[in-house]
Amino acid sequence: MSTVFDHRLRLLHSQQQHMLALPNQPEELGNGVFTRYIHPVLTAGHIPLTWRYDFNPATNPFLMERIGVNAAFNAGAIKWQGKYVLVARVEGVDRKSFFAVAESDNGVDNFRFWERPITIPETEEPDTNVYDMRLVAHEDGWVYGLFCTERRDPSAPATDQSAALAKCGIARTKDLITWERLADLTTNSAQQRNVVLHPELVQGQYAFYTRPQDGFIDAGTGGGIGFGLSDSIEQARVEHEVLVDRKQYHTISELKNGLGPAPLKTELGWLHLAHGVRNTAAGLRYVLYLFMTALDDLTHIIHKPAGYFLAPQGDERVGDVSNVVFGNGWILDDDGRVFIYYASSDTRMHVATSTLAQLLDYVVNTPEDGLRSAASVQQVNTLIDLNLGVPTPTVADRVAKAARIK
Ligand code: M1P
Repeated sequence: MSTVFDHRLRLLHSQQQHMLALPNQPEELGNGVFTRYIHPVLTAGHIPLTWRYDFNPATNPFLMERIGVNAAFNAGAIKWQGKYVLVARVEGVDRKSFFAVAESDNGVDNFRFWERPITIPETEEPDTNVYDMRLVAHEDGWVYGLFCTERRDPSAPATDQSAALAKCGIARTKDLITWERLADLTTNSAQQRNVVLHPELVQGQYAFYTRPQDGFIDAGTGGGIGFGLSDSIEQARVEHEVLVDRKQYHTISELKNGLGPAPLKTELGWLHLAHGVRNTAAGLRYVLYLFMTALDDLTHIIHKPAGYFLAPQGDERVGDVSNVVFGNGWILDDDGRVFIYYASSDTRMHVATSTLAQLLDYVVNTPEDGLRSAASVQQVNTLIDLNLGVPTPTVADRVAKAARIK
């Protein structure tokens, strides 16, 4: 065995072992809504060395990386047999993404990939690229993975090698190892990305959150997060999409938005995590936001705090696609803790922890977007009054005052 080989072998193993065993610490203070953690939970460096190196000194004397991995991000999440499990988007240096399962005992550190990546069967129309899986433990007993399948736009001229078509791919499993591929979702929209399956049947049908879009990047007339029903999951077809959360001028979702993971059912309503996108001089900025829909009407938003819930911060701001946070996985534990898994800048995965009580307080009590600067000032003044002890008139006060005026 050559010296170079030996030396590199030792370093590769020790560095990866060190990183995998690194304890993660919560950041101090935070904003009271959630707690960030100091280290990312998954990076390209977490990818098993056996996926990347030929460890035979005869065929790889320099112990060079044979298959490079660029990033591990945009992971779906599920609590599975007592473990915190992420299905990450692993992106090779060849730009192709695939899915791989990583698990941790505590949800905040020590994530380790399973032995092999997931093999997702293809349909008769092979996927060029698959990414951003949303995992749903559905009431029908299956675990579904909905993801984006991207193929070259067949109508594009040969001179255009970037025009693509995005659709929602659907696969299901009982063990996260063997996956059955179903037909891609069809809708009346030109393209679909960020499609999520609702965990319960609605009127006996499968319910989908969609994101209709005109172009591959441009939502265009697509307008926002949609919702629709399908009789079948094997041949899923949403004929009619209702817009639940529209993109809106001068908000964090001015350009487009999309649902993150499947919503959490709470006593107050369905709690949603989504991303909003706006354009800036420095390019697109992706942030996360929360909203809640009614238990008896999944298309009706009953609470929507103004602005973002979580935005890229510090090192998170820089990566392959900078100024992006993207969240398509969260886990609600039995004790009420919520693990929010989010990716930064299309590069790595992080966790933020909170509790259902905190998230409900946030979503119910944070003022909604007044859509004007003057409304924002009014909200601040109301809070200042509260803190200065200026009594806020109750309904009874107002009635009594009205009676006195008469
Ligand atoms: O690059 C940021 C994100 O862009 C897309 O999201 P959206 O469809 O909302 O624009 C996706 O490609 C996503 O994977 C990526 O993180």
